[in-house]
Amino acid sequence: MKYLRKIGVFLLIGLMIFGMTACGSKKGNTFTGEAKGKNGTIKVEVTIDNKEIKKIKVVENHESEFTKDTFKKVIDSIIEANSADVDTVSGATLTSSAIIAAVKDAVKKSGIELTPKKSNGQASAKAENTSTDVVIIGAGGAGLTAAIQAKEDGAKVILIEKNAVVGGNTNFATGGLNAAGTKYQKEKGIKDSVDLFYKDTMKGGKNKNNPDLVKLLAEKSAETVEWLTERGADLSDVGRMGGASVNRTHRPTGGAAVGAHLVKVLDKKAKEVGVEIRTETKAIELLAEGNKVNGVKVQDAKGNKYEINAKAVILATGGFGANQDMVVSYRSELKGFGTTNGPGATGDAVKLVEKLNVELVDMKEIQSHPTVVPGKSKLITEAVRGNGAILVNRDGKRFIDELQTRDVVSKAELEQKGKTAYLIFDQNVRESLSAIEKYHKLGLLTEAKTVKELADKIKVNADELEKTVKSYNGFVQAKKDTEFQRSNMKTELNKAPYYAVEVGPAVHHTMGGLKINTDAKVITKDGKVVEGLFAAGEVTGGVHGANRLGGNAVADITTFGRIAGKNAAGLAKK
Ligand code: MEZ
Repeated sequence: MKYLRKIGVFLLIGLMIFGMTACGSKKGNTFTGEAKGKNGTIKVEVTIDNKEIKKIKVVENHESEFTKDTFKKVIDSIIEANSADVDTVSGATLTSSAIIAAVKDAVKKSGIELTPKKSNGQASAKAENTSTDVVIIGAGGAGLTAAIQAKEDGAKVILIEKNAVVGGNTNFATGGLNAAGTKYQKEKGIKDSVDLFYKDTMKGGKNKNNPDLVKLLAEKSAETVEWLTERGADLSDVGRMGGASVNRTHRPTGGAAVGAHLVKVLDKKAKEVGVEIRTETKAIELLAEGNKVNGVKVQDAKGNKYEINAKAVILATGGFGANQDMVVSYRSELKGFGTTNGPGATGDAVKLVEKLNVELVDMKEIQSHPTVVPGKSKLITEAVRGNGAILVNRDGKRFIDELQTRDVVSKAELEQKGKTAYLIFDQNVRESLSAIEKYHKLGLLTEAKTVKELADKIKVNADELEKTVKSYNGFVQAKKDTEFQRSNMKTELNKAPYYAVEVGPAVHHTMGGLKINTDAKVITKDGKVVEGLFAAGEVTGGVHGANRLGGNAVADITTFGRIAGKNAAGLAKK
């Protein structure tokens, strides 16, 4: 009897193993498929019943948090069409192509032939002329902030976004938000002031900045941190970026990336307060009578064009860092440079305001970020240097104060052999900044038990690198860098393992853009206000002058986003 039961168990296990092997990636009527996404494998389980896709479950993915909506959109449209021959999602092409490919893989493995459903061919229900108080173009950090502020101030708001997902470039912001005189600085004993923030920003921008805009940014920055915190943001950790005299870069607990966090918080809040968000809706023309803007003509994903008439329009379309042609037209030496920007940063506003005689300022001022992984366009946040990392060249030697402004560090890198450098840090730095975990997961870091082993792995002179780390640790102990006068050295690099990542400059921020005044109103070439038109964020010029300081973009978009939202709502109420 005992024997029989044992044989039965073996038979059952055998059958299960046979079943698993024979079916490969099949579980009942569910089939597994995979494809390579932006950050690694995307694996899906597709349930097919009666030749119809019933369910698609994503069982593995390494994509950024902000692509969550992309997954839903693609899966919904595949199920609706009963076919994986659907369009990719604008603004998330790589991720959506990979989801589509993974579903195709699963369907192929199933051997089932699906019968695609016919589209009902109807135009979107919203593709008709409409009107509102305030229409905002661009749902990145500036647009979302402006929309919430305008709605909270009593305006009816439509926020349009050309991509399928909101967040724009803010999704990629990592380092943090600069603000002076916040409660978080006070709690940590950091002495800062509006004046010091103003001076650092003007100096960083080579005094090319518009002083009134910078003054306002500095004055309102602590209030912006409060405003965001009240709406659910965590900005309690404070670190340092290049060009800052004190720690004033606010970011989530543990040093997590600021941008994805803020987009999540702002998107949720915008929906909660009743902002109407229309994604895959591109502005194609500003509607105006003479010098007065009164709406926008848009085009939806299906190609339908319609008008949104409004009492005020806010441009929050971002910069042009992802538009190589435009970048090169202003700065030919940047031809071939990579970019840290999302694909949506194409400078659309410049065309939109063409007929309004708007003044463009500082268009040639284009910033390269010095720590971007060559060929991969992956930004390694400046906060890694702020938390203690050093930069070395191929001889294993430091060559610059790592916390100099971005223009200075980028230029110094280009003067080194191979025109790149290595960011070197230890386990202390890794543990101090949770943003580093993402780089580790993406396989960007070279890791070693000793400095010598690290040098061998990255093929830099080991004796020199050991000497460099030893002398840098001496500077940390002495609180004085006699070689490059680095003023902020957070930690000795002495806790294994040690890490390295090759970095070089890539286009990061376009400082130039539409001229605005301190009310975020757009200004013409002859110094007049364009009635009904506001702008906020990277679409504008003047706040950052010739060079933006790290942490000042997120401060800019949220502070001027609030100002634009408030003033647009005020105008709409008149
Ligand atoms: O403001 C920025 O651009 C920033 C802080 C970028 C970064 O290095 O994380």
